[in-house]
Amino acid sequence: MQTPNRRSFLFIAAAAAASLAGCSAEAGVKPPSDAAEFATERLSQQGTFRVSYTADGPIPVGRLHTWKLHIARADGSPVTDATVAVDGDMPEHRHGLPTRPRVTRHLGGGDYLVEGVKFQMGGWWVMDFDITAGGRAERVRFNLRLKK
Ligand SMILES: [Cu+2]
Repeated sequence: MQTPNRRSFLFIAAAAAASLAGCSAEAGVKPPSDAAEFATERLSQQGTFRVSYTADGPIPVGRLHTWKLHIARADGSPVTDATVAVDGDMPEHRHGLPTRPRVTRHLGGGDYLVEGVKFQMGGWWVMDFDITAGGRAERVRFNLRLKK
């Protein structure tokens, strides 16, 4: 059994190692090996929403940009009245986004403007969209691999 002192020592040691490395990898967390996990169109957890995203060209590193999210039901009909929460992080590095992107506009036809997206480094990122519409609340997760 670990004493609190030993646990806090380990925590401090890990934090020191992480800051030395700048952004250290967490053991055991690996990006998905299945290329389909990196698709730009995915179903939400329970399969209710079919969601895709586009950006203006290749997704940049270190620059604010916008995404356009398209939300449909599984049959392809657009969802025009969704509430969307956005979050993202680098699971290997245990840090999140440097900004708080959010949906700022409903563009109609199931399209939503996401402003304030910025990735501060290359590597494996996940973007989670929590979508609420028609009495359903489900998350869709996109995996991205950005060039450094
Ligand atoms: Cu990182």
